[in-house]
Amino acid sequence: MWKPSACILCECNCGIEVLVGDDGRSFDKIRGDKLHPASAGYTCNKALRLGLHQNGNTGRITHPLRRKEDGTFEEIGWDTAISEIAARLGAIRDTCGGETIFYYGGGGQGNHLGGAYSPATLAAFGARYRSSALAQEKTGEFWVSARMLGNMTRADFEHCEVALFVGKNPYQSHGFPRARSVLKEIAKDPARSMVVIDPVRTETAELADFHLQVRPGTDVYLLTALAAVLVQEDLVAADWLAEHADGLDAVTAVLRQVPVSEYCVTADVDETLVRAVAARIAAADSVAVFEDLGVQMNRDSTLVSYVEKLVWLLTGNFGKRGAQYVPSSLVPLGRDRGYPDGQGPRSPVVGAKIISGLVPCNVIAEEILTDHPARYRAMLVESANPAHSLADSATMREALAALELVVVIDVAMTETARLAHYVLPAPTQFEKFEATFFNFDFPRNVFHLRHPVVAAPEGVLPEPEIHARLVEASGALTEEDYAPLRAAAQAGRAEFAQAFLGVLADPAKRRLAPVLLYRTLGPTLPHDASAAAVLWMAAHECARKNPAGVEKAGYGTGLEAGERLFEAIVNGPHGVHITHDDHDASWRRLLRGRINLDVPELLSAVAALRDRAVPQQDPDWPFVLSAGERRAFTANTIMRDPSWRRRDPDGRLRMSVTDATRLGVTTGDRVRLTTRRGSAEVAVDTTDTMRAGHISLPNGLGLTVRERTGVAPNELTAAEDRDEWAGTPWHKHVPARLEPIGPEAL
Ligand SMILES: Nc1nc2c(c(=O)[nH]1)N[C@H]1C(S)=C(S)[C@@H](COP(=O)(O)OP(=O)(O)OC[C@H]3O[C@@H](n4cnc5c(=O)[nH]c(N)nc54)[C@H](O)[C@@H]3O)O[C@H]1N2
Ligand SMILES: Nc1nc2c(c(=O)[nH]1)N[C@H]1C(S)=C(S)[C@@H](COP(=O)(O)OP(=O)(O)OC[C@H]3O[C@@H](n4cnc5c(=O)[nH]c(N)nc54)[C@H](O)[C@@H]3O)O[C@H]1N2
Ligand code: SF4
Ligand SMILES: [Mo]
Repeated sequence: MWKPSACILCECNCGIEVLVGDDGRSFDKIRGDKLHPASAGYTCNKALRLGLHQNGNTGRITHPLRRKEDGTFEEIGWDTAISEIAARLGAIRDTCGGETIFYYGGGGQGNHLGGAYSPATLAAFGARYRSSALAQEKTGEFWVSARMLGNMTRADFEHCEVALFVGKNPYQSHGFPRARSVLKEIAKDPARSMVVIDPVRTETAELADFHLQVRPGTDVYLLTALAAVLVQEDLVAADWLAEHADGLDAVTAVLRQVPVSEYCVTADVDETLVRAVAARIAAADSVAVFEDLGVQMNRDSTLVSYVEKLVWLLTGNFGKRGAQYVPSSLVPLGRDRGYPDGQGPRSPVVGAKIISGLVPCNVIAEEILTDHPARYRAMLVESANPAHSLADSATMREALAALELVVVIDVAMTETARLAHYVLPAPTQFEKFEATFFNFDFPRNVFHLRHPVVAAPEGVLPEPEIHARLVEASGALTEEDYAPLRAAAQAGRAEFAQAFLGVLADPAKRRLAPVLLYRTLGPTLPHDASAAAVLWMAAHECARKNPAGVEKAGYGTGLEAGERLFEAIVNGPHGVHITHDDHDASWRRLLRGRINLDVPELLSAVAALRDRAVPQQDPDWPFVLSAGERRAFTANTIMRDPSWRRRDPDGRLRMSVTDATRLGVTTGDRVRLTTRRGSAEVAVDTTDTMRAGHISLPNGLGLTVRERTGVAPNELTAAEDRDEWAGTPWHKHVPARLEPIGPEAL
């Protein structure tokens, strides 16, 4: 039988249909789901072999595990696991304070429902600090967006006249629905243009009209030059800015002084090309822009985010078709309060800026490996693999070993799980109700609550159940809390809503709300969808905050609208539209309905670029390594079965033909790759798509299932290589050197 679900390998979560075999387990066929409201039948090559995530050689775990003295694991029952973990967390809270219990993760590319229950567990044990992968990619941009707009933005590539990709390769990494089709449509339409800023001639750059093949790590110069040309050649949308934006004079004053030619030389991009791009952007009716890891995990990343936003704001590309917008959301992600630098929350040991509630990934080990009294003592890791995905794996392993308690909730025996005291096994995303919160479509936004397509093995528990049991074992919630809500839920939704509002009035109970909902409303939901209970509150919130959008999507008005929206989500296994906005909605979601161009600390940093020494290559480290590129067969560490990869099974190091010739190596030869932090042997792939001096390793390799496949990028990265504002890493800019390995060394 064909069953609807979604691909879980990137943030797009394309709708798929799975033909489950007669054994009730095997994925006989997978196809795109035409009924999915965002992907409409589209998938890329990666989805079609998802059966290997479900049934492959992945190191699946199906029993709670406890580490023994000798480092091996023993299977234990759930009751033992939950009571021991709760007792140990409770003891840490009582002796050192709950704020020394750290939470990491909460969802990968497609599974955020479980993480939505984690705030209850954190509250039950008094935990305060948390982080996730977003704090090594997006937090700089979140902070800049908060300062300039008061909200995050996305862009409408489907309808834009000009698409600009900055350190982003959507042909491989996607990031918006039906990416490959949309890119090809833009490429073949003579009235539309694509601009790519990337040191590599990527698959996306191949389709572009303008490829600015920037010198790695110098984007801040290139983008500043681009923004400066807009000002110096009077290409800015002056009337629009007068109506909608503050701070134009300050920005103009700085950009007028920019030595455009000099910066183009620094970035090693032809000045005429930069001027042509500025003119093309200024002439377009609409420009959509996506900046991603190529700049967000690189030098000056926060500054780049600022200047990148200036480029599209100065040209009036916000709040209209084909431009940037502020999406609606069922469950908001990543919103930051936008404190000026020097204000706002800080991490307890290092004092790093906490953005969107997240401690920068790059300081976590430092916050543990110290005798500072506020150091973290325990870590709860949910659906993440920090021992592999955070900078400097060796130090991360040391940090995890120094903790009094590490608990990992995962589906597989990951690199992190192997270092835990307890490992709690969850059903895969095809064995339970699951959803992504990465829904940013506009004007019609979507939500997809996936139903299970196959049965879970005995011995695993879905994350909401794990959180509920941990909260109950802490004593924070008991039957007494549940009874009145259960009775109300039996009486009806309106009665339940009223009773629940009463509970929310108590701040101590408010943070436990997800588990309260799961235990009381949950059992009354159709299809055994108790895990969806937390979405009930989210649906009502969505309808309350965006009544027009929810009404236009067909759910009516008032309290009823939230209820109808929730019903549609629970009963719509292919996904549903949740909101239908007009462009004014983007403006309404801005802080004061206006744009702020002048972020003083960042603007002065842009002005100061002139006086700063131009970055030079250290002769001891003649290469720049991009550690962790997205390729045809990479998917973070979600796909653990190495046989999934149809091409490039070991993840080769890409390098230019020029460099290869100089080193005397050719495709297939092995080299020793060394950075300040580590060293690895790897086979090379020579290509004419890369600049000399730039080399790249794929993301997500170096996993050990039975044996290790490929190079783990973070054995080579250093935690101190991070952005001065947001603490985000420089994974794409690791100084490196290479030595050929003669055949005798093999
Ligand atoms: N196939 C696949 N798709 C994925 C994922 C995956 O693992 N595999 N992961 C998902 C996730 S979690 C994310 S966050 C996204 C990330 O998606 P992307 O950001 O698109 O992915 P990357 O390949 O890491 O980096 C993008 C580009 O940055 C370029 N780059 C390197 N150095 C520089 C530089 O100095 N300047 C500029 N301008 N560019 C530079 C690289 O050449 C590369 O083409 O992908 C998502 N999609
Ligand atoms: N050097 C370098 N490092 C990087 C990057 C890079 O480009 N270069 N990219 C960074 C980026 S952008 C990201 S997003 C991170 C990603 O790194 P992480 O945030 O650590 O996440 P994933 O690798 O996506 O791993 C997700 C985990 O969830 C588990 N899982 C899958 N399904 C379920 C489920 O249903 N329940 C539970 N509990 N677990 C499940 C998987 O087994 C896996 O262990 O890596 C970052 N690290
Ligand atoms: S990897 Fe991403 S784009 Fe490809 S099918 Fe899966 S969700 Fe869609
Ligand atoms: Mo990511």
